[in-house]
Amino acid sequence: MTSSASLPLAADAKPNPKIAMGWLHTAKFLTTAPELKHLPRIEVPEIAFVGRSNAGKSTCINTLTQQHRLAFASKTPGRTQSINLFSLGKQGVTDAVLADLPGYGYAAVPKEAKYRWQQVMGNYLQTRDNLQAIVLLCDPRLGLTELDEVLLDVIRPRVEDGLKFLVLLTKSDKLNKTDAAKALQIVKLQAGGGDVKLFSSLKRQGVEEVAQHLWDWAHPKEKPVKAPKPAPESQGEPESSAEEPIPPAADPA
Ligand SMILES: Nc1nc2c(ncn2[C@@H]2O[C@H](COP(=O)(O)OP(=O)(O)OP(=O)(O)O)[C@@H](O)[C@H]2O)c(=O)[nH]1
Ligand SMILES: [Mg+2]
Repeated sequence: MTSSASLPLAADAKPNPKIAMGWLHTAKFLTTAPELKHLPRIEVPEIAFVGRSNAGKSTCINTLTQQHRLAFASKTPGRTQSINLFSLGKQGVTDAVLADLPGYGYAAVPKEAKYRWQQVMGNYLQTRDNLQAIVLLCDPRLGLTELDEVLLDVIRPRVEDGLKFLVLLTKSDKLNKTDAAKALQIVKLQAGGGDVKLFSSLKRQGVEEVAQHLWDWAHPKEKPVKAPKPAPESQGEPESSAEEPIPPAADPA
């Protein structure tokens, strides 16, 4: 495990979905963990796929990584039962990890299992240090449900702190263009201005765009450093400038 590998900088400033897709294709199964405490500490960025059972999380990971059976997908809701991690990186150097999470909201799950899973997921979303981004998958025919809203509330403080966040309206192939556009508008409103995209594994809609997002999140560009201002040439008193600290107000006493 090369989890301590430093982040390579994005070599190319322009988006290049081919690079992103090639990188995603390097995905390999890393580990599976029923609880947070069983997850290895990892220092590279982690991108988690969350959402209701059967939303298409595992299928989405398989589509993005161009591997049929990397994550277990199934018609039966509740297929994914642990947190599954997949490592990404060229030449054996892991530079990011994808996490496939079990879905929520499946009615047939016994109460205790539901409760246990809510705890595990809440913990994971709130405390996983290397969590860099969340992809929330949502069936556009259902829109964001109450449980999705609860998840949004849980992650809100982290999103405010810089956690990246994207909603994918999966299985968009099941809707005609008009209904898909309507669903997109509604969920955009529900997501409070967050990024929302239509996605279909079946029709490969949005695949390259999402791949590019994942690449960008895992390879943040270095912020350009501002060149320092040249020192004034004259030896006289410098003119007052906006950058000068404002002196404290005189004591009125
Ligand atoms: N039509 C269509 N079906 C899809 C799409 N994505 C996934 N599915 C189907 O939806 C079902 C559930 O997919 P999964 O990927 O297992 O869903 P999941 O969100 O991982 O489900 P859990 O692991 O139970 O939480 C499977 O039968 C998939 O083939 C899509 O884009 N279009
Ligand atoms: Mg799954």
